Amino acid sequence: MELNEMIQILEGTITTKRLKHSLGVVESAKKLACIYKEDLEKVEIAALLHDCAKCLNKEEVLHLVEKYDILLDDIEKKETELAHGKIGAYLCKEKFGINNDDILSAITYHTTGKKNMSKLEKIIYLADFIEPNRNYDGVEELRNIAYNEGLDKALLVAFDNTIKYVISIKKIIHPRTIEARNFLLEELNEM
Ligand code: DGI
Ligand code: FE
Ligand code: FE
Repeated sequence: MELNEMIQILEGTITTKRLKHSLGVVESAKKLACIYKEDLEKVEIAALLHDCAKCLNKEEVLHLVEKYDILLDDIEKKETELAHGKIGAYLCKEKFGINNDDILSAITYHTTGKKNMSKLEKIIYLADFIEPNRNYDGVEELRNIAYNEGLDKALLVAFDNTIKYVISIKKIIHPRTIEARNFLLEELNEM
C-alpha cells in the first residue's frame, strides 16, 4: 500500500489533530533515521501508523481484542490508553497489510518502550516525544539530545520524564517502562 492510501484511511479513522501529530512523528523520525542510519521506508510507515488505534473507543477496543485474540496484560486491560500500541499493530497487519516484524514491534511498544529495543523502536519512541507539534517543558532539550547526543541518552531522558509524569498523575507505571529504563541505564554505564 502506498503512503498516500494509508493517509486516506487514517483521515477516516483518527482525528485531524492526531493525523497532524502522526505526520510530525514522520518528520522527526526521518530526521533521526538520517542521523542514525535506519531504513527510511520502514521509519516512515511505522511513524505514520503508530497511533492508528488511538482514537478507538473502549467498545471498539474490546471488540478488536476479541476478534483478533489480542493478548493484553492486566495493566493494559485496566489502562486501555496503554493498549493502543498492541491494537495498532494488529490493525497495521489487517488493514494496512504490514508484515514487517520490526515495524509491528515499534508500533506495539511505542507507548511503554521495552528493554533491548531495536534502532527502529527507539526512533519511533523518541520521535513521538519530540515531533514539532509537541510543546512541554523540556521538549527543546530532549530534541537537542536526540539530534546531537545519541538515541540512548535521549531515550533515558524520555523514560525518566514519562515515569515522573505517570507518578505525578498517580497512575500505574507499566513495568516494561521501568525495565526499559533500567536496561538502558546499565548499558550506558558499561560504555
Ligand atoms: O499516543 P501519544 O499521546 O502520541 O503518546 P503515547 O503513545 O506515548 O501515550 C502517551 C500516554 O500514555 C500518556 O498520556 C502517558 C501514558 N503512559 C505512558 N506510559 C505509561 C502511561 N500511562 C500509565 N498509566 N502507565 C505508564 O507506564
Ligand atoms: Fe501513542
Ligand atoms: Fe503518538
